[in-house]
Amino acid sequence: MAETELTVKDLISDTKPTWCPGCGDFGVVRALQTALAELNIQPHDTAVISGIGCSSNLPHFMTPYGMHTIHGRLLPVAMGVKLANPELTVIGTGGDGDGYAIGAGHFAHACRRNVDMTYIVMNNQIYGLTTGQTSPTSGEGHTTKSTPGGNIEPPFNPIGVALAEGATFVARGFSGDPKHLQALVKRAIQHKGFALVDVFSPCVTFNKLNTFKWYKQTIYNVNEPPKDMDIEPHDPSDRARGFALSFPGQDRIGYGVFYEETGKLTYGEQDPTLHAGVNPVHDVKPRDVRALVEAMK
Ligand SMILES: Cc1ncc(C[n+]2csc(CCOP(=O)(O)OP(=O)(O)O)c2C)c(N)n1
Ligand code: SF4
Repeated sequence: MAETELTVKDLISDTKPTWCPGCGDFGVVRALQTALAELNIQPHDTAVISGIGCSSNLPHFMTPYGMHTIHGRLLPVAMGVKLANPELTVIGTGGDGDGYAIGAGHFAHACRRNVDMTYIVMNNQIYGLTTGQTSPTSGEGHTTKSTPGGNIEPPFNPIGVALAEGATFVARGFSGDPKHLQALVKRAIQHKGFALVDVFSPCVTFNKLNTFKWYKQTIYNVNEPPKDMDIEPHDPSDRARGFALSFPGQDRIGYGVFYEETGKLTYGEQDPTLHAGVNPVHDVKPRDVRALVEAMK
């Protein structure tokens, strides 16, 4: 039977978002719903896996399958879901604290493994859920509850790390630029391989420095730079330039597609078990170790 055409409405759950009015994460969930609707990927063909944080509440507000896991651990769970259910579209969602602090190790290894999934990080440069502590992406000098004298650590560069570790789609969006963000998320989902979409998604309650207004004044589209910057548009096939652009320069921060590589084999395509067409969920019965070993031969 043919699937019916999806609308954004079909992807909105009955659970009303608990986010503060004006939180940037509203724009991110809408971008994801719009992208899935435009791609006509049904809720029963999608799994959204999150960690812990305000941003990690996102799967509750959508109709696809969802798992709200533990802090910093969404990527191993999401990779497992994808490898056991290769037909599912798998989306990881979380915050900068979740993904780039406690989950940083998983982040680096997910990038190099190239599991076919999309990872959306709502980067508000602060810990929102725990009421405003410094996060790995907080700027130097940022005064927060945990750094009352100003942050002395240079910020983590997620775009640079993803590029260094081999991610095959590396991009950044802004929840204040919804059209661009929707297109970015759609492209990330269509990408075969591990796709990172770091999204500047302001915390309007606890981050009074990195506000919507601040981002609008600070960020620029690397693929369509403004004329006054006098730089060439970035070609996403140029990884070395993407790496150079991942570092903020002259108080301007880039967003857009930093890198896209097509044709690289995914983890699932190379794994000997999955490659042989064995589905660990459907084809191997629990505790049937002998069958598992035979299946892997
Ligand atoms: C193992 C563990 N350590 C610490 C915490 C407390 N904690 C919950 S959310 C969070 C960080 C939230 O920041 P972020 O991931 O950036 O998400 P946001 O709330 O800003 O969306 C922390 C430290 C926890 N829940 N579990
Ligand atoms: S505390 Fe910040 S991140 Fe959390 S819901 Fe409110 S505005 Fe959003």
